Amino acid sequence: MQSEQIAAPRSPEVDSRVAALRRIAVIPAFNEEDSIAGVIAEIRAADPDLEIVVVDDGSTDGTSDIAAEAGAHVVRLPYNLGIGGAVQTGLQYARDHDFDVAVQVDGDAQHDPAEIPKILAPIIEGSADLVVGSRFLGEGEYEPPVTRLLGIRLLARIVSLLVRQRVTDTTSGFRASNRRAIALFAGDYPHDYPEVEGMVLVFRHRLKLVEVPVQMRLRGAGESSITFWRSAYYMLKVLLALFVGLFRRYPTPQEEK
Ligand SMILES: Nc1nc2c(ncn2[C@@H]2O[C@H](COP(=O)(O)OP(=O)(O)O)[C@@H](O)[C@H]2O)c(=O)[nH]1
Ligand SMILES: [Mg+2]
Repeated sequence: MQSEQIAAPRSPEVDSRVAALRRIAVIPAFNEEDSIAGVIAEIRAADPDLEIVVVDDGSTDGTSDIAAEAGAHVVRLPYNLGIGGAVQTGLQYARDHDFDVAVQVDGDAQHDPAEIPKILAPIIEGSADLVVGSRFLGEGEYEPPVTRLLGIRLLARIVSLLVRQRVTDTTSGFRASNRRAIALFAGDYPHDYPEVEGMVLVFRHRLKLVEVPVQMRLRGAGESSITFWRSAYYMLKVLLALFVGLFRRYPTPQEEK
C-alpha cells in the first residue's frame, strides 16, 4: 500500500495578524557563503512575504553576491564590525524602512525559520517588545558541554537578577523586535556581548522581554573550539561588561519618568 501521507504543497499558513505587519528578517552574516542561500530559501518557505536583509559584515567570501542573487536586500559593511554592529545595522534598516517587526536569524542555519511564527507570537499579542528564542525551555535536545552549560546557567542567573525576571538563554540570537525595540536598538545597541547586554538594555528602558522555547541546530561546519579556559575567560569578560553596563549612561533614554 502506498503511504497515506502525500506531501502537501508548501504554502505556509501565515496568521492574518502576522500578515498585517510589515516584517523583515535581519540576517547578520560573516563569511556564510555556504549556508546563506539555504537560510534565505527556508525563510521564504516559512513566510514568503517576510522581507529579508542580509548584513554582510565585511565578508571576504561570496556572501553578498549569493544573498543578492537569492533576492535579499544586502547591506554591505565596509569592514568587519562584529555581530553587534551587524545586527544594529539591520535594525537601522528596519527602522528607516518603517518595518513593524524585525526577526533576527543567523546566517549559519542554526535557527529554524519554521519557528519564526513562535517568535512573533508574543509581539502580536502585545505581551512583548523583544522576544528571545530559548534553547533551554524544554524543547529540543541541545546539550552543550558541561563547562559551557555551567557558564550558561550562571549567566542566566545573573541576567535574571538584573532584569528581575527569569531568563534562560541569554546568548540566543534568534529574537524578534517590535517597533519600540527596533527604535531602541537602532539608536543604541551593545557591541561587546550584544545578546546578553541587549536583554539588560531592554529592561532598563522598561520594554517587555519574553522568552519562547525553540530548538537550535548545531553549527553545520566545524567543531566548537570552546574549552574550559575559554569559557571561563568569556564569563569573566561578559560579567565585567554587565557590571560596567550598570553604571553607564544611556544616550537614548526612553520613557524616563
Ligand atoms: N563569528 C562572527 N559572526 C558574525 C560576525 N558578524 C556577523 N556574524 C554573524 O552572526 C551570526 C552568529 O554568529 P556565530 O558565530 O554563529 O555565533 P554563535 O552561533 O553564537 O556561536 C552568524 O550568522 C554570523 O555570520 C563576526 O564578526 N563574527
Ligand atoms: Mg551560530
